[in-house]
Amino acid sequence: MTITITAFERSPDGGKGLARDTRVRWALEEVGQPYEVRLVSFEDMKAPGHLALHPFGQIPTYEDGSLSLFETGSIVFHLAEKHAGLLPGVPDARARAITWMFAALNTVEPPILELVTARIFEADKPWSEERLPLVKDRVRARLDQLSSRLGDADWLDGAFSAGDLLMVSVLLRLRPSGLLDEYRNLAAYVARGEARPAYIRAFAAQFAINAPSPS
Ligand SMILES: N[C@@H](CCC(=O)N[C@@H](CS)C(=O)NCC(=O)O)C(=O)O
Repeated sequence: MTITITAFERSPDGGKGLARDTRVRWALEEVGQPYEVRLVSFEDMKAPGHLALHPFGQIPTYEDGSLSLFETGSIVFHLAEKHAGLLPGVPDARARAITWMFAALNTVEPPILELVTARIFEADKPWSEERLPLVKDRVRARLDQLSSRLGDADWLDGAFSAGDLLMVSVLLRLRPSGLLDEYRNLAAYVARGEARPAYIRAFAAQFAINAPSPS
């Protein structure tokens, strides 16, 4: 059975790997599962065929035989449960790694998304300049805490896990803002994630689709 995921026909980030199909590609590469990609336009995403797979009309989706999933946390968790390599076998360590998956998506990603929205979609609003520092400080509050917890460790809890995969993916979205570079250990943590062969393959695959064509 072939695994098929969906991705933007043309990602708004022009191949920086920030669209969420990259984290699913990364998980698939980590667990050694081949996959195919169905590219969708913004129009396709809101059409009934795609809405049947994803009720919110977004990417990525995941199909494997009769199973179809949406939400990157759920897809990465499914892959980590089904294949070795992304979650520890020892029950307590496994539960802690899953906790980091939730922390990445529920606690760290929301203020980062707020910053992305403020920088990109609200930049032309008259109140944008006044609000931006507040939004940045909310991100910093989370990064301060994450940075203290990580300390000098390579990964959040022992060996690399799906928790790290999602946390690195979430932190990567901060790079254009410059905030990540304020935290030496978090910048190094993200760089360690990006250096993993599975991430390199995932990044290259999405880049091949989204890189700006030479004019
Ligand atoms: N919580 C969802 C978010 C999915 C999401 O926001 N996808 C974006 C691309 S990264 C999208 O499809 N945006 C287009 C839209 O919402 O219309 C997940 O983690 O899968």
